[in-house]
Amino acid sequence: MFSFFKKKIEEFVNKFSKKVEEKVKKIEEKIKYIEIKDEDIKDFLEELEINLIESDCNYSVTQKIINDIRKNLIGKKIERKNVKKEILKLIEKSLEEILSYGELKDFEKSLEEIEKKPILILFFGFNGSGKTTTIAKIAKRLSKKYRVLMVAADTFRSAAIEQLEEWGKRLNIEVFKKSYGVDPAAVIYEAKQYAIKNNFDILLADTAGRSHTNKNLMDELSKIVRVNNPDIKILVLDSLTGNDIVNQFDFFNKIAKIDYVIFTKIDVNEKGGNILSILYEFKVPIAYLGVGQNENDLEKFEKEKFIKKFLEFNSESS
Ligand SMILES: Nc1nc2c(ncn2[C@@H]2O[C@H](COP(=O)(O)OP(=O)(O)O)[C@@H](O)[C@H]2O)c(=O)[nH]1
Ligand SMILES: [Mg+2]
Repeated sequence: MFSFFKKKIEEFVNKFSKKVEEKVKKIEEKIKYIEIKDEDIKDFLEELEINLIESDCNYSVTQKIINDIRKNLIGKKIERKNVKKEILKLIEKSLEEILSYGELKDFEKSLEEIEKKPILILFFGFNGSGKTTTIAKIAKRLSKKYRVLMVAADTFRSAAIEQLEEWGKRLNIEVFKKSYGVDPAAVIYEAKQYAIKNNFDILLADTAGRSHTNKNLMDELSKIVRVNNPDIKILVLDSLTGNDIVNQFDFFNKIAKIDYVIFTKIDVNEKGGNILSILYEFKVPIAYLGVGQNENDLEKFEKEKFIKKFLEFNSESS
């Protein structure tokens, strides 16, 4: 009895509750997801921009990171609870792209690939950037595998030769030297002859600190390169240098085409943005990072490690 009516009622109730469910689902989705609009991230991006600049990132690399995030975030539907994670992922991706230039060429592997001996490696950079200390660290590391000769071609600054000799004694690595005032191009030239005669595999040539504003010293560098045609040219940069670092690189690169860069004093640097600037502007591989004043304080550059450190600094300062 009345079964027809009962069925109709049932059908109606089912239909109605399904509709309600669908409506609830739609509302839930609206609450759960957010479609990112320009105005949602404007403040955040402005803050991030200031953060990057304060971390020593130059204008171009800052804009690249900001644009990467904007491009990938606007119009995207993201679960609300994942917004922070998504943004961090985008920053990471952007950093990874920039930092991958630092890993373009492995320094120690490229040594293995050079067949001629001895290999001449020339180091140059500003005064106090860490050239001499870094050469000693590298000499120690490479001497496990090669016969290494350090060349005291900083004949300009007083005590520069003695500083290298002291490292030589401490690490038991031979140093080739002449007296102060001798043309560094000639010192390196003679060191090469000496290395050939005495079967050295690698020459690490230390040079005087120079600034790109000093024409005489830059001409001298140009002559060193012309006369000796180094197999590898390495610019040593103090990572504590501010935004001028891009200029420094640019000037040196025009005189002696840079194959690798080394950033020193990473142990006392909390920022790291200028490393991003150099890599983004010049796409140059990093041979090593200097992480202290002792002979073992030398590390290979690893982008993952850097990203982790960089994001830590950025979130701390925000
Ligand atoms: N904390 C720290 N100090 C460094 C590092 N590399 C070099 N130094 C210091 O920086 C100063 C200048 O180094 P030096 O090798 O003489 O620089 P150069 O003038 O370029 O040859 C010295 O006191 C070094 O001990 C590094 O990676 N970390
Ligand atoms: Mg020196």
